[in-house]
Amino acid sequence: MSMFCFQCQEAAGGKGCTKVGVCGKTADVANLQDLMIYTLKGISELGVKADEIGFEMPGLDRFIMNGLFMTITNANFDKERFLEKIKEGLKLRDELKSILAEKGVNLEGLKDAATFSVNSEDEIVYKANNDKERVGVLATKDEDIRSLRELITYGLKGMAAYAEHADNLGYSDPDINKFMRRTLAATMDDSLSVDDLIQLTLKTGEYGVKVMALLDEANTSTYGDPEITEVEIGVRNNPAILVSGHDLRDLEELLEQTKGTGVDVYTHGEMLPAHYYPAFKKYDHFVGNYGNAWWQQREEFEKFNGPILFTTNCIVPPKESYADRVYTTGSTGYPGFKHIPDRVDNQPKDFSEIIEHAKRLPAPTQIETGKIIGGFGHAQVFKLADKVVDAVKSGAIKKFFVMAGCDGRMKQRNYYTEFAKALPKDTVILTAGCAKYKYNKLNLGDINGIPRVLDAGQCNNSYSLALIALKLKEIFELNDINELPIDYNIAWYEQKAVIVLLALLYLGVKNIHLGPTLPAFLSPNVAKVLVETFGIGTISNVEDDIKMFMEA
Ligand code: SF4
Ligand code: SF3
Repeated sequence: MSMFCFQCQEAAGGKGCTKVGVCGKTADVANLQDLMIYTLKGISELGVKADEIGFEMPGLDRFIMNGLFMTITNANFDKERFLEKIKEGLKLRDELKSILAEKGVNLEGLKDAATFSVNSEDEIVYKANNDKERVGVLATKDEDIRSLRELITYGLKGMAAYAEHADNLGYSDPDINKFMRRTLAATMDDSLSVDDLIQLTLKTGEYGVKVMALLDEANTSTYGDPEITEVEIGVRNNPAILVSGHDLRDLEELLEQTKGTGVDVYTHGEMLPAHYYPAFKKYDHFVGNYGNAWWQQREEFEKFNGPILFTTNCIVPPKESYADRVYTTGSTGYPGFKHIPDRVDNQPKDFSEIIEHAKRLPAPTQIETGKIIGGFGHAQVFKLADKVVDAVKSGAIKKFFVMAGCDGRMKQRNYYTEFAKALPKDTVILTAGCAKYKYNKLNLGDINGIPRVLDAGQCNNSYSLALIALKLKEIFELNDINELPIDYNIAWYEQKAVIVLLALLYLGVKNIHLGPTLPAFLSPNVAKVLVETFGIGTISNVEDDIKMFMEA
């Protein structure tokens, strides 16, 4: 086995990737990612000790966030970036260690992750590839403990991604950051039982709610509350840049720097919801959305003709035809892509190279025409509350289906398109995340003016969907969120969906259906706990599932 990874829904054979990732991640990068996480655990063990004496290490929170984020599926494939990052991490770790020692903190009994030493890049690579017994996922022998440790770690990765986007806008919460390191350190604690780890999993969900609330505050305070918006999906005749991923500050800076240059900007994938924010509507060169969910990028990027900027996951190994016009920034990377460096002293990033590049290239080729509608965040839906409540009371809306989450390339995901088509006409889909691309262009109509697909935004805006559910519970004076006519049929792919799921469980949502398959990292016993405690289920076929949901 040259690597082992089972963190996403596409894990090979539903078990794990062992030679190369289905995502395209090579074994050496997978092993370096494991060592990255291991290093973060070591840093976290020391970070917890620092917290005990009230010492704050500058850069520690940001380093942990960014390190976790880089290991999310499809975010970073660049071996060199991981080598750099691990070196940086070990330096930070050892500096923290000497500070704590100077302050008289007892450092006896630290784990290997906090003490191992390597003296060169070769030694880092060697440790990553040859010390899997200590460093890798399979280092934990008990499969239930391993399952829970990984479930928690993946939740933390999602949390870190959201925390980093909020931090980019100047919003951070020390309580969340401390939780992240405390919990990472706890994944090395052999005294924790299966029950302890289940509790910690739920606690992770609690912090998942906090981090999504934090990011929502960051985004809406900076860019305004999302409003109902029609987004153009055709193209104009100017050279253009396509922006993918979730980071709104990157987009804002790019829009500012492209003003008056004759270069248009389009969104791709999870950046689509940027159009819903009032602050971005003032840019008349911010044209629309191009293409679909991440997994279709190889065809769509080829046709876009201009440069593409990744601000976060999901990157697919490129075709040669466009590889020289892809740029990454933030936590993302791919060997051969140009990387736009981080902000220094909070000054805007320098996007001049990608803008100049765009000017030399032709306008995008049109692949579709029309408009899609979205912007149904909680503030907007609360404004429509009367209308929605009336529609429920009159029976015009019989049920809501939360179909948030991720899209992916597996054929069986066509289920979600078919499911959306087959839903009775008196039902409404509440969506967020890139899962929406399975049904957001179907023209499913409306109910008394309320569209049948309400898109709240990015995967993190699943928080909005939870707030909408809580509001309806209040309006209908119910005791339990599960008494609402809302069903949950969620599609997952990567680790942000894990934190969204844990957040929903924490909020008390029961009977969530998760598909297209359950995570490979759930051991049979852990899966059983999730089924028995939370009624988690998976999907079967459209007809039976709709019958089951409508009768429930
Ligand atoms: Fe496999 Fe998914 Fe891990 Fe990639 S992220 S190596 S596809 S399990
Ligand atoms: Fe999609 Fe990658 Fe998860 Fe943010 S962009 S939902 S898969």
